[in-house]
Amino acid sequence: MLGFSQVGAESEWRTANTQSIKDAAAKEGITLKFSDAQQKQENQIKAIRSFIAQRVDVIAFSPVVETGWEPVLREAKRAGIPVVLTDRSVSVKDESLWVSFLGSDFVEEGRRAAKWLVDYAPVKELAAKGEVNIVELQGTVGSAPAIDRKKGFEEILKNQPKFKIIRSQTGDFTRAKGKEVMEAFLKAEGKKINVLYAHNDDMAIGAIQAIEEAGLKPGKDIVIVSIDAVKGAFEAMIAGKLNCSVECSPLLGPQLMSIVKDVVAGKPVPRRIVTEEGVFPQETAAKEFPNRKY
Ligand code: GYE
Repeated sequence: MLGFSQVGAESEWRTANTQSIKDAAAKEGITLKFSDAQQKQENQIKAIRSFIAQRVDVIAFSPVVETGWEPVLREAKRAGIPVVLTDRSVSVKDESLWVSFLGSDFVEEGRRAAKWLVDYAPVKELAAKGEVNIVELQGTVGSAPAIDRKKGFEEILKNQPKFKIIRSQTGDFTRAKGKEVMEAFLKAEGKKINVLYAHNDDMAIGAIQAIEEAGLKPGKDIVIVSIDAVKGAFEAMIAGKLNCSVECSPLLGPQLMSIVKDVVAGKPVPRRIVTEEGVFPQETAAKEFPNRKY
């Protein structure tokens, strides 16, 4: 029996991730206790405690934020239940509190977004003439992908004096919040904004709506780069409204089940499994779209 505590259902990515986990468990004949935390750490802690009480064989979870997990993970350890981190990691001093972490390298995703941006011809032209003003929609405050995607992006831009992040705020990884915060950015900065960097596609898609409602052309007046490469992003790229999406695969179910089986069998498991991913600029979208699985 596997207990899985999911972050929530905040994005297209998350929906695909949940499906992948449920499908893979069913395929492997693993009994899955699935719990949706609605983006709240307290709900995840409750779910983990209930998995411990039910004496599941393995606990897996995608931690909404990085910190604050020691007490509950110590309880799991004391009960002898191994913990697998899926998608997002935790920041704990005692590394024996979890056995394996499966997911993307979010810092690298941030770097890839920035590298694409500085090489994008229309942006290069802007930089040759003057400054490139960027607004940033961050993911959930305190979450690993928000922290790391910001870090990777800034690491590349550090050596690019023409590129300035003029506003940066959380949009909590949702379309509704992405739209709302972009409206505020537009009100404050208006036509000054050259680029939007969104930590996920859903926030970019919400922001696209805000940009159109402000009478501007997303993808042209404002260059947009985001992360995930979900189907909705491909549709926006094909429509010319999004310029690039950096891939982050949610299809972690099969690998998670194989780790779970090995842990139960007492076999050694890798401490870290990094998902392999690409970058999809707008020009590639129409050709790639039919191959996309999420
Ligand atoms: O990018 C975002 C989701 O943790 C990688 O969470 C995941 C992120 C993903 O809500 O869309």
